[in-house]
Amino acid sequence: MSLDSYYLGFDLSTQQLKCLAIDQNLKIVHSETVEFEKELSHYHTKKGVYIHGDTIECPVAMWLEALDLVLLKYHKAKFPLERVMAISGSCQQHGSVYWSSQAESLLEQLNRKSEKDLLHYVGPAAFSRQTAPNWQDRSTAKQCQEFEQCVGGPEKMAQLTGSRAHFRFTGPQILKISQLEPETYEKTKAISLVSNFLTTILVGHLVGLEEADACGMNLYDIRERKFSDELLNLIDSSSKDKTIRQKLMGTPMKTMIVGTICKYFVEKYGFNANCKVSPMTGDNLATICSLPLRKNDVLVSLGTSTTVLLVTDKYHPSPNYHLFIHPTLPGHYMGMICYCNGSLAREKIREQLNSEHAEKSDDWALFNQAVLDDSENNDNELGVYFPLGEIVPSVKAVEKRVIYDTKTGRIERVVEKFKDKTHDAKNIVESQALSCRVRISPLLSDSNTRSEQKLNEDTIVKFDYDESPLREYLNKRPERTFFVGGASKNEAIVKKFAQVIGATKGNFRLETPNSCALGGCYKAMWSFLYDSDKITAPFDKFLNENFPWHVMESVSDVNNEKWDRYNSKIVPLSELEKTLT
Ligand code: XUL
Repeated sequence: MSLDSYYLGFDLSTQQLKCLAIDQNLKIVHSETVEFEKELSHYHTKKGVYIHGDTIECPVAMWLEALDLVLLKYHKAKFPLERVMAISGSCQQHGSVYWSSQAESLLEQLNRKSEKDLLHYVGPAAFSRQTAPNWQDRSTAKQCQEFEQCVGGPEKMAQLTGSRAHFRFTGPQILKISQLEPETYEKTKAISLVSNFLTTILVGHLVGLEEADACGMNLYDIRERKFSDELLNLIDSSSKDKTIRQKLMGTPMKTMIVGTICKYFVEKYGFNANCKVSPMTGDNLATICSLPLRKNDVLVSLGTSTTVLLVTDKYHPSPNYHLFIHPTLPGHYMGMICYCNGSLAREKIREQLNSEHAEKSDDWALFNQAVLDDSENNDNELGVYFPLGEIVPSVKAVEKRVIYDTKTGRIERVVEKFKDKTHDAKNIVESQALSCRVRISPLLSDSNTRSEQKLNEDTIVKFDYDESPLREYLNKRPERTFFVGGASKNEAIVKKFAQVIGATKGNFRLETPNSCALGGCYKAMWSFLYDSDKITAPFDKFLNENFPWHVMESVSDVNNEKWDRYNSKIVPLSELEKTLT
């Protein structure tokens, strides 16, 4: 008989529930998925959600059915669930589940019974609202305004909670429900995020919020590590015994292990009664746990949009990005920067370039050649290419090309086009990468490198809400950059991004089809081993030592000279962005 130990990671996302298993060598050994629209079609969701105008929601019962179904698949595959030591997972962020006053007694049945399915025990009566707002919801503009007004504007909001007010964030969503559905709100005994909803079901009793995911609510005072009274009072300052604080089940959890799996899962699917449950977290937070990221490491996801995740110990919030408490590294934060314009903007330039040269529109050869062509000088050129309105910087759709003075960095003139379309290929990738570089700068530690260029280091540069001397940007480099997502397969794009961002200890690329669930597996494994005193290494050290590095491809050498060249484009980028609205 195999004596392997296993760890499970769930990924409860918008369109599916996945469950991934790894063994003690961190090797993926099994995976099962339930696709909501296809396999639970009786809920009539479209891609997992109901859409009514700006309101986007998910049926909570569907998630319960999915949980039984995914575990049934494991059972049918004869996976040895009795050897699973611990479970954790990843859930869509910001969604909220509304429990009724019967919830606790209904959940309690999961500690005694297993003949029927989950939905029989924890059915509609357990919830005061049958649907959970989804992160794609855009119906809370009014409540976001109320939130920001309450604390004194977007900057204050970001200082306090790590993000300015966003439609999808849970605080404004709860406020909307309290205003538009007061009876439902009144009947609600407890409110959880999707993450502690799933944890609750697995342990068979109501558990509080997971702290890192709680940072996606616009309610949590990150520095004080407690809910903001001001913001809680905005939602509800009324009755003493049913306050919002009680509904949110007190201060979020900071524990590694929350309990053991309840009897229902032991009897029905053969889990070990000692199987530990580590709190589920949000999907982006789980993603950073899926890679061996340490402080000053950056993950760049080059998808339709570009997303940058990084690990930092600097609490430097901005209304243009997000900071969350790190789910497994005490004293650290996860920064998340989301750009709207990524692949689509690059593809537009590629098509224009190809049409000039009568090439097939979807071929990257010309574009890539142009990106890496150092014989073509673009030293006095800069362009921003935003076919969609951009989040960072927060501006309307715009395309703008400028020529600047290379000595001062000041813009000389706006131009309709550059010397050649090939310049656009180079300039779009450079300016996208440079935008990432300047935004992550304040979150990085000093790298002890010096720019060899003669630059006026006292020149004040401004990006979004940050105004500081150029000097502050010249010494900040990440240690390692990891590239994921569709365009990470493109050598030229990755190489250019690597040069501009300038990691000092390496650039890597990998395919990450399972990152959310895998982050859950690693969190479960590390939490279990650490909590039971089998290891003493902190999460980042544990993962760096045990990570299956063979899946990682080293993509580009560290090139100091190339990095230095882009220092002279920081002032012009700041100048150019100031002209956008
Ligand atoms: C993050 C966000 C999305 C969802 C997707 O703020 O809204 O990434 O978490 O599930």
